[in-house]
Amino acid sequence: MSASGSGHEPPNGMPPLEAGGAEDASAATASGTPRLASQKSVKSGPGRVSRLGKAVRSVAGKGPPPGPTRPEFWRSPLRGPWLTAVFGLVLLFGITVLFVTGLVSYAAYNPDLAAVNDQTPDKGWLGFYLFSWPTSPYWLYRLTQGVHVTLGVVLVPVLLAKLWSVIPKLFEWPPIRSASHALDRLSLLLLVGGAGFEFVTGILNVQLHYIFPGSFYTLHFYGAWVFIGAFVVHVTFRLPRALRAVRRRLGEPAAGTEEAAGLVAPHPAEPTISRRGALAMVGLGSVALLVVTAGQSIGGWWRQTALLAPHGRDPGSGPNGFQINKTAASVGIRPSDVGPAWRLTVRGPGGQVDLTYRQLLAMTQHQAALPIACVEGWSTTDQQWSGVRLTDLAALVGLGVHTPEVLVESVQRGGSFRSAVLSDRQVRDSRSLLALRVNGATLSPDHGYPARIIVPGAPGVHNTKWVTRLTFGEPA
Ligand SMILES: Nc1nc2c(c(=O)[nH]1)N[C@H]1C(S)=C(S)[C@@H](COP(=O)(O)O)O[C@H]1N2
Ligand SMILES: [Mo]
Repeated sequence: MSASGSGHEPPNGMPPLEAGGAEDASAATASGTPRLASQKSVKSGPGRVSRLGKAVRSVAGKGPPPGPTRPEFWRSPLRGPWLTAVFGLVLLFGITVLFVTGLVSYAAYNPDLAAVNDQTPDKGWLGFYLFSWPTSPYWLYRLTQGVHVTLGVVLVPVLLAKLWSVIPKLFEWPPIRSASHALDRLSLLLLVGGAGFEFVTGILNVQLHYIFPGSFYTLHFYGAWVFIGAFVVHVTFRLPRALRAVRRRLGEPAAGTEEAAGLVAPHPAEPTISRRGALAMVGLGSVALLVVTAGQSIGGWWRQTALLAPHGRDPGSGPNGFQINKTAASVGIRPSDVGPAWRLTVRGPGGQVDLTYRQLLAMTQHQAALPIACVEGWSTTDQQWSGVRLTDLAALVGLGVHTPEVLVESVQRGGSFRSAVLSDRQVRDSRSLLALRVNGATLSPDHGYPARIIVPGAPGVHNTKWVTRLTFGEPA
């Protein structure tokens, strides 16, 4: 504080005594020395300047208005750089994993392969990292997307706790001190707004099954890039301070000091819980969310534990008794679309073949044990699929060893999931089937009867149901 050592020094964090300031000011003018000298003495005594300045400001009424802009308003003894840093470091790790698994999920759609695979065709250079999605390990997307969605849910208490821990800074006074301070606050707006937006759109999508018709991907994708930009700036500027704070452990700096970063309450209330207790509470909240969420990604018996997963639709029991994304009725599949008149049309450079359901069953049937893994984070355990290899179907239209990519189309008339393009490497995998049966039974109408695609490692959305046409080697 002041270097004057006058003995009038107010306690830490208290406003300076106005009487003292006034006294000093009158002393300076009453000393009889010319104005020049008085200016000089003001300049040379930094303590005087700040006390004078504060006095003038408070007399002029320019101090923080009563309420949350005053540091004394915030009473929690828990707030401080240590707690904020701990939450921040957990989020640094968690959000990095969320970002990477999110980028990976986009790559899994093979968006550069075809327009029908891409929900954000105007992404430009944001797709710089895209790669051809592999088919092994066959549970790849089940893992990456399960982690993405489960972690996103589990981090909610940590995010809320982190925001709570820094809330006094939202009311900082004056709201803007300088150009760089304004920039800093703008980046925080993008950071907090971006985090809120990503978490809310993600959770709504998981819980409510595409309430955004198709545009969820666009919102979540561009939102992620805006958010991550602000996140990188924030981490760059705050990480050193956060690391210092955790190294200092529980001994918090005094309120008002540089290291307190405006987080420590100058007049803390009596603690009702320790900092470690608060951490444990947030941790328990996350663990509770993990317990009621993770089961949907594991699938099978564990699904019953996923209380937070969208329920409502009971897939029933038996060979077809596993999770359904969209029922035949919900996407307008009519019985006549998939009745005796149904045909599979296979097209390629060598011509076209139309096959009945019986003819398909008469071809060599192959088995593959593969899960369905949806972008929403839920997965099934491995199901026993059987049907015709995609390479065998390509061979019918004159395509040999170098089978190209294929456009898959459903009898479904509308909706963004009615068609998809599978890459050549997906087509060539011997586990990639046009499945006719699952777990020893005919496909149920809701699982895609008469025929559906199943590909190892791919997102559920590429396992097109109610397939009626395969076009090999023609980019869509
Ligand atoms: N024609 C068509 N195929 C589709 C869909 C769709 O809406 N229409 N949904 C896809 C999605 S998003 C998933 S996760 C899987 C789910 O398959 P299931 O319902 O058999 O579990 O089917 C995929 N195939
Ligand atoms: Mo899905």
